[in-house]
Order: sequence, then structure tokens, then C-alpha cells
Amino acid sequence: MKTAVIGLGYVGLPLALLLRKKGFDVIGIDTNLKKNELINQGISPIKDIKLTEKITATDDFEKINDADIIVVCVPTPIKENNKPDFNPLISSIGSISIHFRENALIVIESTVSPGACEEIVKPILDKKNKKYFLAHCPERIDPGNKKFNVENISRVVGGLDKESLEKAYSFYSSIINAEITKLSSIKAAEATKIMENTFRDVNIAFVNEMAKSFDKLGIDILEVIKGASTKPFAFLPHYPGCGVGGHCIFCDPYYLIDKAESEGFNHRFLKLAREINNSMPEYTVNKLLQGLKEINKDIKDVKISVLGLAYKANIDDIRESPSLKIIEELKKINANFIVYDPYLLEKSDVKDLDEALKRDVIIIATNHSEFLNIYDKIKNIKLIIDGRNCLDKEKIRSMNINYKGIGR
Ligand code: SAJ
Repeated sequence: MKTAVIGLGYVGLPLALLLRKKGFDVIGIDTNLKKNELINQGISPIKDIKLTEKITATDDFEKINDADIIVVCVPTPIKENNKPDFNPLISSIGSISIHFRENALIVIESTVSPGACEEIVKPILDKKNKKYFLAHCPERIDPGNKKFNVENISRVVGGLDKESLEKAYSFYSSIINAEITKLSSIKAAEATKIMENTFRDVNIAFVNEMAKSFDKLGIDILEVIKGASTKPFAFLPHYPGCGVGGHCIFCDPYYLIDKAESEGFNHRFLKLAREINNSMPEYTVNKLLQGLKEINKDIKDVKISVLGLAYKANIDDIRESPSLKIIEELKKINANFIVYDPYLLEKSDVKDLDEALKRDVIIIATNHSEFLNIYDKIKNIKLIIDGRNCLDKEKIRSMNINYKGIGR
């Protein structure tokens, strides 16, 4: 079978590699020429994805004209006003519609709002009066996850019609060693992914609000989450922090909020959860100001180091990272700070952790493994703001360093 993967990022590149590994003929399509050049040279454009197979990457959509299966893995971000940005999807479907082969199966993996495949994708494809099959199989990649990868993560699939569903089901069953669940409609598949990620966003917002409350009550939220986790059922731990970044959890809820609004329903709870999570970077900087007051220092008296730019541990992805919002807040109060991230040295002000720790105050914004054992390098530090609650509070306090976590 000949396949084409549209969009060679965190989702599309692992899928293209898997298809090659399974013996499919694969053409990778991406509009980013630099990325294509790297891939064609056998160099991975994404640090935590190894190029295990030879992939051909091009920006020429004509190359999909003999593909039996076309999988769309383009970004579905949000705009400044938190509205869905369907442009990458619309432009890729527009190009596909010109070149796709009669009877091709087109699968959308990008996260979209319920109804988008029928209301946005289908009309574009219909314009060309060529027969096609359309399905939605939402991606479930967890960047940086060493245990779960594209080959072993179970999936759901929905089809525009029975035949589309069956074709997509047998395709994914042939490449993935995990359960593939057929849903009754393409809309159910779209809604499944949105529910998964919205579930995560509201649960993170829940613990973030609890952290703010426990800060007032003098309770260590990590200990309480650990305590609650001893309940063998009906509790699923999430962890407070300096914010929610990334290209999934941060924006997927807005796709549902927007769609529901257009149908007359107001998602008050989902909006509140987004508000709470979006408030955490500022909350973290407020903890800094509280900590400075406790050590009788003013913001202008101290040199600060922000450790971590990536939106989550041990990857180099900076999209919607809370670190960026912390940096904005620090600029607003004219703080004297530098940033350091071992996965993003090109965006760092210093080249290694030792340099980054020659400061008075550190703010942990990302819990990269490299930051977890800094105890023998912090004796001159006066204040630590642990935005990911990843350090040993008691150990730091025993070194006469003021420690403030999020909810501890
Ligand atoms: N975060 C918290 N507290 C938590 C968990 C995460 O503050 O308890 C923050 C992280 O620091 C990060 C953001 O939320 O800034 C998102 O973290 P994430 O672990 O959800 O990572 P993502 O955005 O890469 O989410 C992906 C998603 N995968 C897909 O959308 C296919 C998500 O569905 C997964 O649940 C998630 O990975 C995962 O479980 O790691």
C-alpha cells in the first residue's frame, strides 16, 4: 500500500517511521523546507524522535497522487483570542483535494472540534467530485514518553460512513499493536479526543486551585495527593505547577468551548479551568515576591535564574510554555533574570547549569531531570521557587534556603 503523511511533527514523523517499519511505501509531506531537508539527510528535526527508517520528505503535494491512504497530522492550534485556528488543516485539505487519488482513504489525526470533519474537511474534498473515504483517528502521542509510543497506544476510529470506518479500522489494526475501537460516527471520534484532553485540563485546574488554597492553609499538597492516591479506586492524581503548556491540553478545550458556544451551550466549567491554569505563571511570580519579602530583599536586589523553558520535562518543545509567561511577568516587574534550559541552549542565556546557579534566586519552571539533584550547587542561593514541586523542600530548608513550592 502507498501512504502519505501530511505534517511531519511530533505526530506525523513517528507515524511515517512506523509505516516504513511495517513495509508501507511512505511519502512525507511538510511545508517546512528546512525540516524536509534534515529528514532527507537522515537527521531528525525533533530531538526525542530518532530517525529509525529512511523517509522521503517533500512539500510537493503532487507526490500523494498515487497514495491509497493519506493521513493528516497537521497542527490545530488556537489564535490569540483562543478561537480554533483551522488554517493549517484547511490549507492541507485544499492541497490534498487537488491531488488525491480516486477512492483514497483520508484520515484526520489532528485534534479537531466535534463536527469539523463533516463541516470543514468534507466540503473541501467534495468540490473535486472524486470518490474518497474519510475517517478520524485522533492522535494520542505523548511527547517524550518512553513507554507509550505510536505503535503501542490504543486508538479510537470513526468514519464518515461504514466503508470509511472499516478501511480505517483495518489500516490502524495492521500497524498498531494495541486495541483499535470503532465508534459509531466520525463526530464521536472527534469528541473522544477532546474529552480525553479536557479531562486532563480540568483535573490539573482542580489541583492548581487546591494548591492555592493549601498555600493559605499551610498544607503540603504533594503529601495530600500522595495520601489521596492510597485510595485504591476513584482517585487519579494530577499535580499543581506553574502552568499548563503544550499544544494539546492547553488548546484542545477551546475547540469544544467554541463549538458548543456556536450551538448555544456555554462551557462555564471548562472556561474556569482554563482561567485557573492560565493564572499559574503569575501565581508563581507572586510566590517569588512573597519569598523575597520573607528574606527582606527587593526584586531589584537579586539576580534570578529561570530554570526550564520547555512546557514539560525532558523535551525541547516550548509551545505555550508557562516559562514564557513567567518571563513576561518578570519583565513587568523589571526583574534581573537569566534563563537556562539544557534542551534549548540556543534560547538560554548561559550554557550550563553551574553558570545558571550562580544567582541569588532560582525559579524551577520545568522539571527537567538535570534540575533534580542540584543540592550541592545551591549553597549560595537565597530563595528557590519550585514551580514544579520537584525538589526536596525539607532538604533545602535545612540548608537555610527559603523554599516556596506551588501548594507547599
Ligand atoms: N501538567 C501539570 N500537572 C499535571 C500534568 C501536566 O501541570 O498533573 C502540565 C505540564 O507541565 C504541561 C501541561 O500540563 O505544561 C501538559 O502536560 P501533559 O503531560 O498533558 O503533556 P502534553 O501536552 O504533551 O499532553 C500529551 C497529550 N497527548 C495527546 O494529546 C495525544 C495528553 O493527551 C496526554 O494525556 C499527555 O501527553 C500525557 O499523559 O502525558
